[in-house]
Amino acid sequence: MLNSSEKIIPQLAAQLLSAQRIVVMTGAGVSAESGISTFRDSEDSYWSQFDPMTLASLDGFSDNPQRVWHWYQWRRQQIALARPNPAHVGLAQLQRRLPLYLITQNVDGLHQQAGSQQVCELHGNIFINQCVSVSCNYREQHQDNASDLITCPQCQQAYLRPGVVWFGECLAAERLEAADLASRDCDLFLSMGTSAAVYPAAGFAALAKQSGAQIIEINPAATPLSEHADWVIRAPVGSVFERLMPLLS
Ligand code: BV8
Repeated sequence: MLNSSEKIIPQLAAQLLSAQRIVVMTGAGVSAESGISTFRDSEDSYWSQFDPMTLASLDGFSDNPQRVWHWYQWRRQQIALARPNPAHVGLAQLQRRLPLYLITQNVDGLHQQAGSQQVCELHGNIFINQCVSVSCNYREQHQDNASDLITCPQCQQAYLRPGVVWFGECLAAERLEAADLASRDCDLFLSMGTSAAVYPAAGFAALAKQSGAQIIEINPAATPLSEHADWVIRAPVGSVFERLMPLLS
């Protein structure tokens, strides 16, 4: 039984086909149907169980690198078992056919696994390691999910850390700029699977709206963006794409 908002999925299809420049912003909810925990929306979300400042901040790593490293190793193992769901697969197919730019806050790489290209990973990627020393530029593709803390092989001075953006850290300038330009230039902005709580990522929908774009939110729950969206589809994004994609083929 479709709820009232799911009945607008045909209009979503029409909007996608008529848009000139589409931006999609995804969050942890897009990977929820792949079995990966979200951060804030349920009692088994990460931040309901763990303190973000001890696990997702440079201070937290400096205080206890072992604890942070092992938490990320545990997340890497959870993600390694996950497979792209219909939302990841559908977005990759849409990217091949429509003028669609994909921005994600997710660090799990599932968009790329599903075949998406040019993914703007605002918060980095959990399968990249980088030296925690700001004076060392060492980066590598993470190899061993079972490994203990690793000393940087280049500078031999500091530990490696996950290549993600922690709280209080600036996002990579080139990714910020790309997301900013795309958001200002689009005529359709889809926000899906995000609580719209974390900045500057949560600010791109407002940029798009100021530039005249239609805003569509796909999320089973309300967010601070909902009242500013032109349309809201209150449903899990994987099931929305299962209905949407046949309308676009
Ligand atoms: C920064 C690490 C400069 C990676 C994360 C104003 C401007 C700039 C900064 C700030 C500002 N105000 C406050 C700040 C500071 C802070 C911030 O935004 N704090 C918030 C909490 C208030 N921002 C920063 O620190 C950023 N840095 O701006 O630097 C600076 C520095 C200092 C001071 C000022 C400025 C860095 C932000 C990145 C932090 N890194 N994690 C990792 O380990 O993964 S945060 C974490 O939140 C993840 O990165 C995640 O991607 C991000 C957003 O969360 P969501 O993806 O939205 O996930 P969430 O669980 O919240 O929501 C899931 C949603 O999905 C829910 O709504 C749910 O209903 C829905 N859902 C569930 N199932 C489904 C579904 N939807 C659809 N289908 C389903 N099936």
